[in-house]
Amino acid sequence: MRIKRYVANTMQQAIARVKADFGDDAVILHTRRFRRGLFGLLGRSRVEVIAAIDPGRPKAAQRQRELERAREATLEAIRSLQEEVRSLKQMLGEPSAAGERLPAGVSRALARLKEQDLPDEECQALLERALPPGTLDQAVDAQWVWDRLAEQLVAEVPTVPPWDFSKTPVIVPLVGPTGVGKTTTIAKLAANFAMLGKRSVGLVTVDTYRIAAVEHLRAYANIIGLDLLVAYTPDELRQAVASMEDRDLILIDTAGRSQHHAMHMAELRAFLEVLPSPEVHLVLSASTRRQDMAEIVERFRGTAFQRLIITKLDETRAYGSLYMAPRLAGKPLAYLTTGQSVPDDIEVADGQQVARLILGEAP
Ligand SMILES: Nc1nc2c(ncn2[C@@H]2O[C@H](COP(=O)(O)OP(=O)(O)O)[C@@H](O)[C@H]2O)c(=O)[nH]1
Ligand SMILES: [Mg+2]
Repeated sequence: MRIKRYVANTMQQAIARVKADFGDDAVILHTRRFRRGLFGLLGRSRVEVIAAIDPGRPKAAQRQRELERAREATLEAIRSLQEEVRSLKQMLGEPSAAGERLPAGVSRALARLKEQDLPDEECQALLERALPPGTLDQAVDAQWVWDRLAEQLVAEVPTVPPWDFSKTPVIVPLVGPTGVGKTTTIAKLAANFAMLGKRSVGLVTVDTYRIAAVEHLRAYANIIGLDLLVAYTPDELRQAVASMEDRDLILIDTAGRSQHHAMHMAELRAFLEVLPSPEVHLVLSASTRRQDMAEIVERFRGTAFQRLIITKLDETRAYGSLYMAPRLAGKPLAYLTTGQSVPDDIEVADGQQVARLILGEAP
């Protein structure tokens, strides 16, 4: 034990010197305030500190470092254990909430759903709804699980049959972001209904921002042999549609955007408002990321769209959007498009097929 006496003007100064000499391990044995001078009545107040240290004990800073090193080593060990557990789990299949192992058929289905760009909690919830309680022993069978999931998807993915032509004209504006395939899809629909369905079809475009946009649709209209009217204002749209009231189907092409989103929506709504009971279709691309899709759906809510068209299925292997889009929108799927080719690459949306795309071929 080493002992030392310190005298300073203030307690802080004294302690600082103790620390400088002995470090944090110093023990304060005694402190005292006193005045120098005649009988202690005059002169400045001083502080006396008696401090001691046991040189056999390691200094606090060093001990701290050792503790930290030990802690790091423990954390590292925990991390590698966690890693090991994770890879073991992967080998054995995911544990369920109850901590049991998932049957092979279920873990396979879960892996497939996750590949489809569906949110994790959505995948699990879907499986839970698809597999009734107490069916764990059947769930080793991948085929059985696949069938249950397919049934569940068909039940949960709303689709609508093609338009009802008992009351005509059926007026169908397509809205959606730029480049998703609105114009191409209109050409496909027009060609199919006019040439194969023997319906009388009229085309109107209000997408007049770019000359090329009008020319794009006009080229298709010419090939199919249909009239195309161009409407620059809501009033012109009203007239255009009125002039085609003898048609079965009037397809209306719109612009994806203008400079300002708010302005675009207001303009779009102004056009849609002149139409007598339009069947507005929101067009979304299957390759749109999930978060973006949710945002687009909200952005176009103001158009009061009633149905969805999902395009570019040929451009992705993750079909989660076919499940998520109708859920996010609360609207059914009407058509799916599968390539650039007019008029071939379009299909009526079908729940069975959506399930097949999401789940892959039956095992
Ligand atoms: N791969 C693929 N491309 C498509 C599909 N539908 C449209 N496209 C292409 O997407 C691009 C934009 O299409 P367009 O109809 O002009 O989109 P709009 O801006 O919404 O009118 C064009 O190159 C189209 O050929 C589809 O289903 N699959
Ligand atoms: Mg277009």
